[in-house]
Amino acid sequence: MNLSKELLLKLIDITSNSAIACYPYIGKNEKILADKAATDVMRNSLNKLDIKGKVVIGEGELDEAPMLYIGEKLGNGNGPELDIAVDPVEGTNFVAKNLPGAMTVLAVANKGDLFSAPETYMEKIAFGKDLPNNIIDLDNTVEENLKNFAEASNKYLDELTVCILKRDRHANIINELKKLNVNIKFITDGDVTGALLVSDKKYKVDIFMGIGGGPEGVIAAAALKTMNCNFKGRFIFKTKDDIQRAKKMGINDFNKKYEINEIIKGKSIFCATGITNGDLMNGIVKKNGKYFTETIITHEKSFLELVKKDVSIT
Ligand code: VTB
Repeated sequence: MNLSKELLLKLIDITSNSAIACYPYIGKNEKILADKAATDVMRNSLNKLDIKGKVVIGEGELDEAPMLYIGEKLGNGNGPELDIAVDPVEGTNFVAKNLPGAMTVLAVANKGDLFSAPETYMEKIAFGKDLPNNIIDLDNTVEENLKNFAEASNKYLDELTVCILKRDRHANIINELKKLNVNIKFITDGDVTGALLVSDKKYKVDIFMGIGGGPEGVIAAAALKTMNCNFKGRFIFKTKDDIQRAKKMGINDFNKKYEINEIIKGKSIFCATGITNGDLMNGIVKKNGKYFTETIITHEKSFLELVKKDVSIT
């Protein structure tokens, strides 16, 4: 097993330090500088690890420095071959405006186990554990999915809450949800967090649905799988260029509905540190010459942990 506890602890350091690198940019309306600061720390730290890593989910598909691009090799080459998904700042708008929900995210799996996704949109549905996977289908109507979910979870429709990105493209879904009298939790960005809210009853979200970034979908799936939750996705390839890029990544069926086990094949680690306060964890606090960070880690079944760290300011 390549995904050792030692690696896990190193990843916590990496997302923590990448988040700290963003601290000076919180509320400064500097999306690009914040992203660059987190990305530089993430790249430099990953390159020091004893791994033979490759970015399969990144920012861009070519060498578009300063972004960690898909195909970029990471690590010192002396260790296990790993697939890495990076999202140095999930919620750049949140950092820029000092709004809740920004975080630094990494997901890691053994080579070949993490789906390499192009930067296109993805239709997504996530829901919690202990429910049959087949109650929800991306081709069902919203009503069918919600009614199936209500029946399987023994709840009334007006007791359900659906989380969805507030976007014009979701107008039809939102109308359906209103007609069904389902509660809606809107998010403005950050649909990795949105999807993860189905993982625990304390977040009071039953289903996450809608169209968001494909890479964010794969990253959310990495976390949801370790927590035994359900995730279904279908990439949306609109333009010829989208299709070309997908083909280059080995995708031939452009309408395929992906199950979580196809997106994440084996075991994975998901590691995210809060930059600003969010539903999943608190953001960075600077106090008495130290930064205090909170990181969420999911690793194998039943391992979900909130790790608090303090890092001296040097
Ligand atoms: C979501 C969200 C991201 O992009 O995936 C969203 O999780 C989708 O794109 O935080 P649009 O903004 O174009 O709708 C982000 O907001 C930014 O990557």
